[in-house]
Amino acid sequence: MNKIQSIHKAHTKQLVKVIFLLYLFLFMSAKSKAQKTDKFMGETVNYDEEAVPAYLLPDVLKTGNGKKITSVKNWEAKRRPEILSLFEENIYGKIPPRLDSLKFMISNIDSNAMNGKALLKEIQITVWRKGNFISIPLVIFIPNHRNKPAPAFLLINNRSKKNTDPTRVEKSTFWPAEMIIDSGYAIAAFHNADITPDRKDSYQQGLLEKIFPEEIHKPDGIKAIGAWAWAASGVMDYFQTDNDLDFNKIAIVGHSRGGKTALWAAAQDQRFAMVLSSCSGSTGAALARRRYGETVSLINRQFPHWFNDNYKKYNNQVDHLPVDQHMLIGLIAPRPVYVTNATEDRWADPRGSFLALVNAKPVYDLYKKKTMLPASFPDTNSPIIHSAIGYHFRDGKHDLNVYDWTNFIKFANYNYKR
Ligand code: GTR
Repeated sequence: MNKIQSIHKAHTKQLVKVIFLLYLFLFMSAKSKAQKTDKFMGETVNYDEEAVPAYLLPDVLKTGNGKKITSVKNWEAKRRPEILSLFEENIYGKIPPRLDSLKFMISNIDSNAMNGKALLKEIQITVWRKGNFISIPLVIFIPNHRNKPAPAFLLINNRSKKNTDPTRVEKSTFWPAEMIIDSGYAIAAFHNADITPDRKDSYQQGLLEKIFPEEIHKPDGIKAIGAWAWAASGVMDYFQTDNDLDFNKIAIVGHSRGGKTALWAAAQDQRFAMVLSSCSGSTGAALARRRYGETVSLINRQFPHWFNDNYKKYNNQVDHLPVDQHMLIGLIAPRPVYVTNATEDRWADPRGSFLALVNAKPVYDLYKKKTMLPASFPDTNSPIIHSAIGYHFRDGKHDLNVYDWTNFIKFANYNYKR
């Protein structure tokens, strides 16, 4: 090869390299552009922080007629009931009253479950009204190694029943019962489909048709999420009768649609001492006004059977909602609440969920509760535990897993001073 040829070859190599890098750059920027939006049900889904519109949140501490709330007394007497009824009327429906006809029956008991580590109780909660009834199976494991009633986690299981298998033939990281027992807590679960089907065409065929048919055509009546929350309170009625459990330390846990339900159940039933809400997203912990990931319009169109009919009016005007989700967190105050999100679950708007917590803080401040939320969105896998409002943004998918439960236990230990 002569000198000219080798210079030429070097140039060609250089050119190929430049072209390759240019391609890579164009490919990467096209890809990141594609990731900033998506299409779902004919709507553009926003994943671009810069495209989040300017929005003004309703002031959690200002009443409808403009009075600033500065005391726990006025919060509890005025603003809290006002916010609760706004959520009932515009989103979740008003939970029907408790019924005296609730009956509890032990269908199975085993004091030697989990190789002797736990006491297993399977309970049938039956509710009657006007000749109809539904039965809700509840499973509870209580640690045998204890000298007083055990605090408990109650999971609303919105996945397969295999996740909460009382026989422990099936084990699942969604409900790692052995690990919870080892940490000194009882663990319970009920299955949402036992209350009412999670289907838009048949969601009425459980609690609603059988027990509360008058809810079905009311614009502010409950639908599936309200029905599941009603059942969670029914479980609390049972817990009140079980001396093996510490009734003042029952935490409600839910993932995704279950996470939305857990927040709402605890907002309206103050007997829950704590809430742990995993990847709850739209109409859970995430602020609606950000319109990031799943929007009010998308959730109402895909799942018209979750929230009441009034909510649909806000599909294209979320700024007219008299509430946003920071106020739902405010309803949980002063009780500890922990919210999670995952890196591969932008649909649930992690930043919007964190901001709901930040904007609920003024209510916790009224109660002088210690909260330790950082000023900006926390790093991945940096849980905020030593606080009445906890949060983590973990690596991975939309799920409830051992990492989440590990932090739930730490958060409960901190807040219960265990
Ligand atoms: C999604 C839904 C979310 C969330 C999730 C789930 O499809 O859009 O709001 O609830 O389902 O429950 O797993």
